[in-house]
Amino acid sequence: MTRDEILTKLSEAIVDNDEDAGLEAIEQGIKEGLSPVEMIEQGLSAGMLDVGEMFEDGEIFLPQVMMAASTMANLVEVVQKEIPEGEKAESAGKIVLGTVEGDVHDIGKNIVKVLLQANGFEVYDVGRDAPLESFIEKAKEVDADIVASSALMTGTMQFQATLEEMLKDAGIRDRVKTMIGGAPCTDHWAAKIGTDAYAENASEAVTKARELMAM
Ligand code: HCB
Repeated sequence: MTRDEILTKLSEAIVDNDEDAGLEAIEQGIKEGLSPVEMIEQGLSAGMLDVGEMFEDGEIFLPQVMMAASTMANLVEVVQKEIPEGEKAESAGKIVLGTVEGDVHDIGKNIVKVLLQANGFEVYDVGRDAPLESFIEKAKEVDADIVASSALMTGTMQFQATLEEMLKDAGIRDRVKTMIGGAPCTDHWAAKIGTDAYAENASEAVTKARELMAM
């Protein structure tokens, strides 16, 4: 099986909600030397995007999206075990990460967490539908370097802007860098609300986090 065929099989496993096929494709991927990151980003995540489009087009309904999301979470957990652990000796930085309040989407946030951890960052996950105060409290508690938020809905993106203001009000905005992500976010949105970085995907989140640490 070629690399592309394996990635297609991973993507189809999410669309078809077929965990067994996904597990088989992961095994083949490992055998063929595919990296865990490409299996997650170019295989499984691509399938989740297709699911999103099918939902938007009315081809499938919410229960099917929920089943695909659950298959996605299970398969990411399997692939995650193949990611080599980051250098434990010295932390690359402390990051508070969460999905903003009002928003339960956490698949992407969890992938970002996995890759950050694999690259040596200490991640403090405040969860999904996380009250904005919990980002602030955790950032203070652990003396965070970066506060990273995820928002998947146009209605909850606004909370990323509120978080910026709350960090200022709490007097810690000058001590932390901020990063945002999630499907509706853009560079333009990041600039508009004054965050330090926007990452389109989990690999970029690692690159941006490294850049923020070097600033
Ligand atoms: Co949901 N949902 N959903 N949903 N959902 C979306 C997001 C819509 C776009 C679908 C649509 O209508 N077209 C839509 C939002 C519309 C909008 O506001 N513009 C929507 C809606 C409306 C809803 C409900 C309101 C539906 C309802 O109940 N009627 C409800 C929300 C309830 C709530 O939050 N209060 C809902 C529920 C669900 C679930 C539960 C069925 C399920 C989520 C399960 C879970 O996450 N545990 C779900 C899903 C799966 C989706 C879609 C299909 C996929 C999202 C996903 O997982 N993508 C999504 C459609 C879409 O996005 N196109 C749809 C795959 C991941 C890997 O991508 O973008 O999340 P990602 O993350 C990337 C990237 O953005 C970046 O890295 C990640 C990895 O590469 N990144 C960061 C993410 N966070 C970052 C943070 C950083 O700091 C840096 C980078």
